[in-house]
Amino acid sequence: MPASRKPKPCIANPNRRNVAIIAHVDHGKTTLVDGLLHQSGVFRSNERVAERAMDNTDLERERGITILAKNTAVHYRDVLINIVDTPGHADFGGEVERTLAMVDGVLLLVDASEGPLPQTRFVLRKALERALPPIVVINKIDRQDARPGDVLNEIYDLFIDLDATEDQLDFPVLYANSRAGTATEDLATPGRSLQPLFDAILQHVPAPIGDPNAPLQALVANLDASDYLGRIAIARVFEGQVRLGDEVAVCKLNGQVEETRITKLYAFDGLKRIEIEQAGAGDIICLAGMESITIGETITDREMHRPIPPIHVDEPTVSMIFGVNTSPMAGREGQYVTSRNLRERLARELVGNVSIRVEETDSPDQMKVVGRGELQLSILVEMMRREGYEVQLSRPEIVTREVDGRVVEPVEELIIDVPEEYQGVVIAQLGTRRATMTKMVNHGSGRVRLEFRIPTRGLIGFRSQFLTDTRGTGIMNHLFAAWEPWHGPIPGRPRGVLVADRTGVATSYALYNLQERGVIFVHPGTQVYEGMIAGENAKTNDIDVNVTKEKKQTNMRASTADEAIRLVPPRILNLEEALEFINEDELVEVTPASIRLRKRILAANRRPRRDQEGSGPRA
Ligand SMILES: Nc1nc2c(ncn2[C@@H]2O[C@H](COP(=O)(O)OP(=O)(O)OP(=O)(O)O)[C@@H](O)[C@H]2O)c(=O)[nH]1
Ligand SMILES: [Mg+2]
Repeated sequence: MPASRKPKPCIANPNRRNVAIIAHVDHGKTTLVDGLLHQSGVFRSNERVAERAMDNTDLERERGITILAKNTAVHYRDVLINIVDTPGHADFGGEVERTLAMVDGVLLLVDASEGPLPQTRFVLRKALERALPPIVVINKIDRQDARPGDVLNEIYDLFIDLDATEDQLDFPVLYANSRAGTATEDLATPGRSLQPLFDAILQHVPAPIGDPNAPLQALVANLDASDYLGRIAIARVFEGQVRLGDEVAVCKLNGQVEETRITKLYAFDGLKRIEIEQAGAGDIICLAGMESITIGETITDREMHRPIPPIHVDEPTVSMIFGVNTSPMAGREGQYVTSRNLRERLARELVGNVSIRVEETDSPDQMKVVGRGELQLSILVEMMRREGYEVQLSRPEIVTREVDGRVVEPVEELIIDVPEEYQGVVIAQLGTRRATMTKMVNHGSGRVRLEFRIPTRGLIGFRSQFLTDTRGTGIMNHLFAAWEPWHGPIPGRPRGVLVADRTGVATSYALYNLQERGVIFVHPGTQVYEGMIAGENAKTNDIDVNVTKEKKQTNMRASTADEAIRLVPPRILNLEEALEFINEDELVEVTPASIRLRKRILAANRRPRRDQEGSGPRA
C-alpha cells in the first residue's frame, strides 16, 4: 500500500443525506421542496398545506420570496434526507454561504428558460469552493419558452468558467416541473413523480463523513427562535454523539469556552421539529436552552475542545444610517422610538444575521448598518416597523475601501433582458451611471440580453427608473463582481422636490394647484409638517409649497371633501422606492403606520437652498 494513502474516511451514518437547494431567485427552490414534502408522505392525504410551505414568515408570503434559509427533513426509503431551502436573491447570499457549511451536496436549480443568472454563478461558486457535489435540476420544463438543451450547455460553460474539476463537471442532470412535482432523467420520457430526484439524492449526495465515536464536534450554522423555546441553534454534528443531559463546552467566537448542558434536543421532521434523546455525527439538530449561543460557534466535548473555523461570508457593500425618529410626528404611531430601543433591536439582529454589521457613528442616536444590498436593509426595516419600531433612514450608500492609497468601490455585473425597443433608453440611462457594456446577445425572440459592469453606486435608484423606462417589461439581475478604483461622480436625482412649508393637513384644493408642478406623493387629508416632502418637482430645484391651503370661500368645507376637484392619484412610494428616491439632504421616516419623506433640516429658513440646476454629484 502506498504510504501516502489516507485512511478511509468513516461514514458517519449511511442512512442520512444532507442537501441544500440553491439557485437564482424564483427558479423554483421552495416549490420543489413542496413536492419533496408531499411525495415523502409528510402530510396526511386530506391535510391542507399552503403553497411554498417553507416560506412561512409574513414578509416571505407577501413578497413571494424566500428571505431566510430553512431546514426540513423527509424520509425516503430508510434514509432521512435533511433539506435546506435557501433564498435566491443576491442580498441574502450570506444565508446560502452559511447553509453550505451544514450539507454534503447541493441541488442546483436552473430555470429552463432563463438559464443560469448571476446568483446561479454565486451559489455554484460557493458550492464548488466547498467541494460539494452538485446535482443539476433544470426546472420549469413546462414553460412555453423552455430551452433545456441550450440551458444545459450554458450550465456546462458556467462550471468550466468557475474552474470546476473533472469530477465536478460530471454532474448528474434531471429535468423537473416543480409545480407538478415531476422529474425525469430523460426529456423524451416525461416524469411522473419526484422519485428520480429522490434516487439521485441517495446516489449522488454522499452519506455524511465523520466518526461517531470521536469527541463531539457540532457547528452552529443557523439560528431560529420560538416564543416557546427562545433561541434555537441549528447545528450540524460532524463528529461524536450528543445526548440529552450531556455536559458540553461551547467554543465561542471570541475564543472563550463556556460550559453548558444539553437540555432540549430536536430533529427536523417535515415542517415540524421533534424531540429526540440523542444524535450523532452526520445529523442536523436543533438545540434550545442555550441563550447566548450564536452562528459559527462550535459545541464540543467538555474535555477536548475542538472548534471548527468560523464561517466566513462575503463582505457587505451597502450601508444606511438608522436614526432615532426626530420628526414632529415621532412617537405617535410606534411603540419603540428611543435610541436604546434601536440599539437593542439592531444588536438582536446581529445575532442571527451574519451578513450585516452595525457600526457606531458620531451621534449616539444614529447607527450605521452595513449589509449586502438595499433589499436586505429594507427587509430589516420592514420587520422592525411590524414589531412597532420607528426609525429614520438615510439614503443607502456604498462602502468604499482604501487600497494602496487609492479609493476602491464595489462593482457589479448587471444582466438585463428587455424587449428590443427599450434597448436604447436603457443603454443611455446606464451610460450616465458609469456602466460599461460587456456583452449583447439578441436571441432573435424580440428581446435582447445586455450585460454590463457598473459601480454598485450606479445601481442605487436604477431599478424603479428601469421599470418605468421599460413599462415594467424589463428584467434585471446583478451581482457583486469586484472592488475597483473609484469610477468618478454619478449624477444624482435629476429633479427637486416640493416641500411642505407648514404643519397641517393636505387639502385637495392645494394639491390640485400643485399637481402641474410635478408628481404629488400625498393624499388629501394626509397630516404634513414643515420640511416634509409632498412631491417631486418637475424642475431641478426644490420649492417650498403650502399643501394645506383651503379654498377661499365664505362657507368653508372640510379639507378632503372638495369633490368637484379632479386630482391625479398621488404616487405613494413604498419603502424601497422611498430609499432610492431620497437625496443626501433628505431622510425617510418609517413608523408602523407610515412612510414619510422629509428634509434633514426641517425649518425652511435654516435649510440650504437647492435651487441651482443639477445640484452636485451623487457621492
Ligand atoms: N411553470 C412553472 N413554474 C414554476 C415551477 N416551479 C416553480 N414555479 C413558479 O415559480 C415561482 C417562484 O417559485 P419559488 O419556489 O418561490 O422560487 P424560489 O427559487 O424558492 O424563489 P426564492 O426563494 O425567492 O429565490 C412561483 O410562482 C412558482 O409557482 C415549474 O416547474 N414550472
Ligand atoms: Mg424560495
